[in-house]
Amino acid sequence: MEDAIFVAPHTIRSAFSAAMSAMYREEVPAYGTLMKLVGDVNARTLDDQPELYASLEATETLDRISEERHGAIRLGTEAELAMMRRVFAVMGMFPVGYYDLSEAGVPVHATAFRPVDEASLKINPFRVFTSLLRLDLIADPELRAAAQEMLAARRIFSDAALALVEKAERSGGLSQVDGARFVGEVLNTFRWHEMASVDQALYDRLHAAHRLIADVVSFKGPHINHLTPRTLDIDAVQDEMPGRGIVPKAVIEGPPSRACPILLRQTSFKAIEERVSFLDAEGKLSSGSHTARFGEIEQRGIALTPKGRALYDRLLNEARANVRPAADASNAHAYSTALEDSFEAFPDDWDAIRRAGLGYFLYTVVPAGDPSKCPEGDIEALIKAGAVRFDPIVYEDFLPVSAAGIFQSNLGDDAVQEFVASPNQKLFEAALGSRVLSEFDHYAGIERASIGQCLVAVRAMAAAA
Ligand code: OOG
Ligand code: NI
Repeated sequence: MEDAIFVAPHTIRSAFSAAMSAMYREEVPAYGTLMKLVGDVNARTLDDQPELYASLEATETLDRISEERHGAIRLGTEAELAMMRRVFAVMGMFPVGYYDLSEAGVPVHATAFRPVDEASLKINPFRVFTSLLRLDLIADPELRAAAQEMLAARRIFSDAALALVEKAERSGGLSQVDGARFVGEVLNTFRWHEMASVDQALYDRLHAAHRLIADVVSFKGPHINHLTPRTLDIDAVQDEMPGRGIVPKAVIEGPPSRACPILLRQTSFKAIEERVSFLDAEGKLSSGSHTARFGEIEQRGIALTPKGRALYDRLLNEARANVRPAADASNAHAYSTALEDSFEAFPDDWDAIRRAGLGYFLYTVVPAGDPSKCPEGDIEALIKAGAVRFDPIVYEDFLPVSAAGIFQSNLGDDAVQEFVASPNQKLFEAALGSRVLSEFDHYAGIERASIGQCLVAVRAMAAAA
């Protein structure tokens, strides 16, 4: 019989994200510097804002506030993506959202593997933004075939990792000992390999086609390309990076700073140049460099409804049409002014956002409230009477324009390229071997359920009165 005492998937996920963090700090020392800066800024922000401290203390674990919230990998084949889905499932992470980046000049499409239910997110929200290279977007057929051949030959998971995934699927979980082995085996998949798996000539050709293609095809596995802790003050971290000797990307992606934060703001330090070695067909070693890996930070706000998201997209596009952020940061100030001006049109008050149907909220019964005077079934009246409160639901997903900006600034500033926009969620899901969850449906479901629960509770209170 199999060992029936399983560790929770979130326990494996926490161990995995901690192990990734330790490995990445070792591989990319600048990432350790960023983590230290984030920790310092978060501590200072909590000192300066007692109300923030109090509200976070009530709802979160403060000692984990500066931990990683996500990382990102880039895969080369459909089989790798399908297997990765099974690996992440062992850690309670499931594909949410479809992101087409071809439109933004990056030849990939993607999803995010993440915990979905509230309890699991709260324990550890670690997600992995996972892209699949679109070889169909390589124009040169000969180069495409060479890339395909390299990718088809590599094995990114160890036999032990595969066996443990099968065991978890077969038995419904992993024991503590197997869970620890699983983390160790899977961690190896995301390691950096200094030795390229292609020769220098092929690397150069792949690089010329697109730097991202070289990054995916030239190595033994999908090295983690960044990790992203949460910051409580992204503007401060952006400003203070140079003082710690790390170079920030030109601008913060996403919405401007606001009283009521929406969606997701993120920025990164620019990718470091790393030494790589190549072996040619005659066995001669040569060395070169590769620039792909960086560190990022994020700050999250409320999840927007399709209507709110459409408004966000329109205002962002307007700002970017006025000032296109330059890679050298020369117009960073003008860009942030344009962004702030444009977002004047987005209500910056929770109730206004709610009444306009722009964001998703969680409704809860106020314990001391008196629902008896309210007409049954009317949530608005209950809110007015102070019997029900609403709180923003945090956006747990990603933004394609922001992701493209993060990709782009870390691929080198000369890498902007045009591809024909070709979103293909069906193709992506066929490769993945499952559908991706729609983030909008998911948030709408949470909101709807919370309203339903309020009404049931209020009726029970009224009946008992
Ligand atoms: C992924 C970029 C997307 C984000 O935070 O939007 C991403 C990549 O560079 O591979 O991680
Ligand atoms: Ni990221």
